[in-house]
Amino acid sequence: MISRGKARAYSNIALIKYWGKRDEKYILPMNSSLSLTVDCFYTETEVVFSNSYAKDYFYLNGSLQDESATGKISSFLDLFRKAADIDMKAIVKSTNFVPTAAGLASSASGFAALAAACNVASELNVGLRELSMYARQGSGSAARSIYGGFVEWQKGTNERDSYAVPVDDAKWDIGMVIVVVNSNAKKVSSREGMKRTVSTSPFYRIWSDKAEEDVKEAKLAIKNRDFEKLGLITERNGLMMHATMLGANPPILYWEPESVLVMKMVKELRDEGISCYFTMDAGPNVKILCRMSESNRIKERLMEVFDEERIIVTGPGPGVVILAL
Ligand code: 2P0
Repeated sequence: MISRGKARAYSNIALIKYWGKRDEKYILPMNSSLSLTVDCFYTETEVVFSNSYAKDYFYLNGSLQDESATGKISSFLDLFRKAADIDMKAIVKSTNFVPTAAGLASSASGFAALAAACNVASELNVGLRELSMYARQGSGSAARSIYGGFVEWQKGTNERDSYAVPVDDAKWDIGMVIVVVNSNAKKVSSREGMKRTVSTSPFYRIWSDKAEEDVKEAKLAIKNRDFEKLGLITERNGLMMHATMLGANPPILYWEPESVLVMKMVKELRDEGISCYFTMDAGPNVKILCRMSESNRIKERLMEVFDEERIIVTGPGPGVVILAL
């Protein structure tokens, strides 16, 4: 017996951040978060279940992965195997489509695409809300990549009601400019970084309450098409997340000098009348929320400092797409 599924999912950038779990096993977040799904980066994944395979195999960008990477995929496949009551092993083939030299990896698009492909291959065929809960258990931010445009991941009260919901398609001149800052800095993984912040940063409790409020305010700004307000909340929330990390022990600093340079350039552009706002995640790259119609002006300015290949302009992306085999 053999059963297949294939899907594509796009990456997302959080405007109001997820940074900390209240439950590690089910990946339940401390606070709700809000993101923009982007169309510049996506993952395509094919899952084939067959009773002729002796174990699971995982290929990423054409290369067979080691036991550690495959183990993470196997644990995720187990969720679907258990729910669909199937006993077959699988071959998973996943490809990341990333702009040249981007150095952007994403577990969000990866686990969202894997969840959607498993949903078809296992014939479980759950709806999008439940699919978001499956994706969440691979990687928290993947819960949001199930939908396109602006998406809220509601923190919920337990493992059955923490899922993402679509907020708005973002088709009102919304764009993003991503500056890929080169870095040789030693990385702390998001998983380790958020764990350390929750357990050691005295700022943490203030953060999660404020982020919950920020989600509400951001949703209101989106509803009112108030771009400036959305941008200001985004910028403040991102900085506050990084402030909680600075309070961790040992402290976590993802920024590079060039990250700060971009932040200052964003402020200058704003002073010149271009409405744009920065945010950063668990790395040195800076993402600039802007009007799509002004993205080229922003790019031109950044090109005075950065090579063109390090500047990626993206629009809102769609939700998961089931692909023909
Ligand atoms: C976010 N980040 O909201 C935040 C902002 C990074 C900074 O979600 O442990 O890969 O797999 O649930 O989703 C990155 O963390 O972490 C992330 P896990 P994930 O986008």
